[in-house]
Amino acid sequence: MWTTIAFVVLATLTSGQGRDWEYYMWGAALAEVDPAAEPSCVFARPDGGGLPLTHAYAPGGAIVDATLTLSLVTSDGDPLVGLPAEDVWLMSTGSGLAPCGWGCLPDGPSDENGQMVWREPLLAGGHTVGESLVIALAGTPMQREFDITVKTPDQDGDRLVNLTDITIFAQALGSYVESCDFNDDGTVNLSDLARFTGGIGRTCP
Ligand SMILES: [Ca+2]
Ligand SMILES: [Ca+2]
Repeated sequence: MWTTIAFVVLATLTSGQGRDWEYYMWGAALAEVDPAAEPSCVFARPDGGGLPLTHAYAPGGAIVDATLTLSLVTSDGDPLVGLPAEDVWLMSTGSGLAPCGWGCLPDGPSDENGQMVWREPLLAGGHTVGESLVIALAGTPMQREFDITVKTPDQDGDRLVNLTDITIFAQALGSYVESCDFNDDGTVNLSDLARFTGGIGRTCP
């Protein structure tokens, strides 16, 4: 568990426009994030049947790569290898994201380069319209916020896509609701409906 980690961490963050350095006191190392495209929109489902972050949407609907890469380096300058995925997770700045568990974990433990990535579809319900995403190290959110919006068919965030969500989505078909515009193209139409119906009955594993 993360409580076993006991060294000093500095965090470095990068963005598409340039690099922001953030020195972050955590348990252990220097952390660097490559957040990819911002702003962007990611489609997720509680069962993990959403889209990978490589298939995110920019405003207007163009496909962009929103893969997040976190690089961890120890205070000695060596890659922090083998940090369990469970020690680091993605969360929202508000209460809109309903992850399966306490947050959306990276795809695996830190590799030989000390890197962890979020590329696979997120396991989550809810939506983060109006919120941002942050990476939490051992439960403590880093300062850098990502302008990435997560949208899921589980509109009410109870981690199950059922009749309640169908009612919300049906209303969105007639009048635009941003949380139901899964491909961020500015309309809620058949393409969003297909994403929605594919999620009916789905819940966390
Ligand atoms: Ca629901
Ligand atoms: Ca749409």
